[in-house]
Amino acid sequence: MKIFKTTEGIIVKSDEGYFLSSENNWDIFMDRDDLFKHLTASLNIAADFTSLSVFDERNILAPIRSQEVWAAGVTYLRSRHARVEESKGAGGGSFYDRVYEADRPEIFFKATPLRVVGHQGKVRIRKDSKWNVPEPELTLFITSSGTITGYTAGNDMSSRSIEGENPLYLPQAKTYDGSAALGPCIYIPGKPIDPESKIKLSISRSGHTVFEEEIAISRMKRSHTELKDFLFRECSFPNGCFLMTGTGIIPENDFTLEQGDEILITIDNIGTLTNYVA
Ligand code: DO4
Ligand code: MG
Repeated sequence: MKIFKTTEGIIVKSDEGYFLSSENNWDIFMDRDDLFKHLTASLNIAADFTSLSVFDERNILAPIRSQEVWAAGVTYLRSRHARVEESKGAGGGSFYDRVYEADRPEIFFKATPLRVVGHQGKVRIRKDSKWNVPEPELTLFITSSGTITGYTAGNDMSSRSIEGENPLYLPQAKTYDGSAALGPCIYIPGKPIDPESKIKLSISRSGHTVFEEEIAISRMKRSHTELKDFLFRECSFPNGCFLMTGTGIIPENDFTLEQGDEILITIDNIGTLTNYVA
C-alpha cells in the first residue's frame, strides 16, 4: 500500500486503485501503529475513502506536516571511505572509522518540514559551498510510539566541502533551505521492507546521465530498529518522525552537482523521487 499527500488530500493506492481519505490531517492519519491493518480494513468495507478514477502526479506534496527529519550517517562502507578521505586534511579522518565500528551510531538532526521539498521539487546547493552531492537514502517513517510503519525515498543533500573542512561544520553542510527531499509516497508494507530492495541514484545534466549507481539496503551495517532505538532514547516525537538511514552511494570526488541537474532516487516498491537542483 502507498500513501500520497497531495493538493487534493491524502490518497491511498492499493491493488484496487486510488482512494481519497476523508481524514485530511496528515499527522492524525499517519500516527497509527496498526496503519497497514487499519487501511486494509477500511478499504475493504469502503469506509472513510472515496474511489478516484484519476491520479495526477503533479499534485503530489512532500509527505510531511509536523514531523522532524533526522538522519543516520556512516552506515555503509562507501560513506565511511568517502568521509575519511574528505576530512583527512582537517584531522577528522579517524572519526568516521570509529563511528562506523562504534556501538552508538551517528544520528543527526536533518530538517524541519520547512526545509523539505517533495517529488518534482527543487533542492538547493549552498552558495558558500563548492562541492555538493545528493545522498539517496531509504527513509523510515516512525510513529510517536516508536513503530516503523512506513518507508520513503530521501535525499540528504550534502556539502562535502563544508563537512570536509571540519567535522564540526556538519550541521551547516547538512541543514539549510531545500536541503532535504522526501517522497513520492510512503510505502506501507505491513512488515519490514525486503532487505534485498535496491536504491538507485541517477543524475542527468542537459539530458545526459552523468552518474548512475545502485545498492541493496542489505549492505547497511546497522538495522533499522537499532537506529530507531537510539533516536528514541531521549527524544519524543508527538507526531512521529522521519529517519534517513544513510547513504551507500557517493559519486567520485571529481563530481559536484550543478544548477539544473535532475536527481532521480528510485527504491524498489516505493517508486522514484525526482528533484531538480535550483
Ligand atoms: O558524517 C557525515 C554524514 C554522513 C551521512 O550523511 C551518510 O553517511 O549518509
Ligand atoms: Mg546522509
